[in-house]
Amino acid sequence: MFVTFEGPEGSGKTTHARLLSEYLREEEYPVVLTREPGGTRISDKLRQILLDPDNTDILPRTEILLFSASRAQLSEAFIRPHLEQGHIVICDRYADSTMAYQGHGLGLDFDTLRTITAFATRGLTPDLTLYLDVPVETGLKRRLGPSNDIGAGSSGTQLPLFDKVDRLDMKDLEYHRRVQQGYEQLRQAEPERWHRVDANRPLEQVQDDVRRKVLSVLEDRS
Ligand code: Z5A
Repeated sequence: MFVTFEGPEGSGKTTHARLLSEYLREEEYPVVLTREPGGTRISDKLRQILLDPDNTDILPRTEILLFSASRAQLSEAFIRPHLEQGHIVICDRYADSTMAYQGHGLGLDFDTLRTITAFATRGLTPDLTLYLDVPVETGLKRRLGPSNDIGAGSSGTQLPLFDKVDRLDMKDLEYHRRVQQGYEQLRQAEPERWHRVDANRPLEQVQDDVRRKVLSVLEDRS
């Protein structure tokens, strides 16, 4: 089974992907955990380019091709082989991030994005996508730390340039809101694959929902 986590920054994807994989491993399921962009030696190099705060001159077309190159390497060299060996593959972000960020966020053409994504993944899509839903401001605050004012400007971001802020975090709040609305549309278009989790709650409650959903899908499939 191929499970992905999606959602805005700071929604808890990395935390819950790790907790879920640890839980499933304890329950003796064969499970591997990976992430996007990254997850292989080549993909990690592309991740460095994509998130480097100095690379403010990356053009949207370059950005989509770099994300897709990272995904092509990850899906072919890691995800597909593990699925074929019977593993549960958990991935922190996947192709839906491209539709949300480069499609809804940056306004790139959706048909083109779908074509590039289908080429990069050879059509490999998740069986289950867990959507961790939090208000954009809450997620950014979590990511930046509680003491930071994330500002309210629609352009000319007020996000402070801390070490943990990457190039993509620095885009303005309106962009992040478009991304979130995009996620909502993606979820509504494929309700059988997507499962929304209210991530604006204590960590344990969120993880309980995540586990319950995954176990019920595993049960249905067995
Ligand atoms: N991107 C793209 O544009 N196109 C694509 O195709 C792909 C990606 C694949 C990846 O950056 C960037 O690439 C991302 C989308 C873009 N950026 N933007 N903009 P990344 O991998 O570095 O970051 P991220 O994926 O956005 O993850 P994140 O910001 O690290 O957030 P997260 O993984 O969702 O959350 P977390 O790290 O698990 O938790 C953040 C903090 O909140 C942490 O201190 C937790 O302990 C805390 N937390 C988590 N849950 C809770 C709850 N429930 N309550 C309180 N605190 C919590």
